[in-house]
Amino acid sequence: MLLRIDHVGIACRDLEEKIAFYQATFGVTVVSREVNQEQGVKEAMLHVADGEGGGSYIQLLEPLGPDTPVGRFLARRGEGLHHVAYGVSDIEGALAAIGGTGVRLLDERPRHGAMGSSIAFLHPKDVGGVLTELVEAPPRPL
Ligand code: MC0
Repeated sequence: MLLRIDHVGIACRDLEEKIAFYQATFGVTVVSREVNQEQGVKEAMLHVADGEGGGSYIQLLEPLGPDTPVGRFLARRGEGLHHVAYGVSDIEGALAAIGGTGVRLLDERPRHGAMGSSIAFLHPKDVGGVLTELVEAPPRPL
C-alpha cells in the first residue's frame, strides 16, 4: 500500500530561517512554497530524492496563527518533527482499508496538499503517537 516516504513535516516558528538552515546544512533546495489556509500553514518543500512512485521531501511548516494544528503543536511541544507522510497510489482505497482496521481518520475524504497532491491524516493516538499523513501525488504529465 505504501510507495515511499513522501515527506517529513517539521514544525518551525520562522520558515525563512529554517529554510536557510536546511539549505546550508544539507544542500537541499526549495521546490515549492505555499500558503494552505485550510490547514493553517505556510510551508516549503525541500527536495531530497526521486523514486518510482514520486519524490521525497522535507516539509517545513510555519503556523498562520496560534489556533491552528501547527500553532498548538508549537505551544505544547516546541519546534520539531510534526508528522510523517507516506506516498500511496490510491488514497481513497488506502483510507477505506486503514479505516477498516479501526485507526481513526482525521480526514474521511482527501484534502488539498502541497504541490497539487491529495492528502489525508490519521490520528496520532492510533498510530503509536505519530501524526501520519497519506499523500497521493498528482498524475505526471505525459
Ligand atoms: C497533537 N498530538 C500529536 C500531534 N499533535 N501527537 C503526535 N504528533 C502531533 N503532531 C497529540 C497531543 O499531544 C494530544 O495528546 C492529542 O494528540 C490531541 O491533541 P490536541 O491538543 O487536541 O491538539 P489538536 O487540537 O491540534 O489536535 C491534534 C490533531 C490535529 C492531530 C487531531 O492537529 C489534526 O487534525 N492534525 C491534522 C492536520 C494538520 O496537522 N495540519 C497541519 C499540517 P495528549 O496525550 O496530550 O492527549 S498541513 C500539511 O502538512 C499539508 C500542507 C501537506 O502535507 O501538504
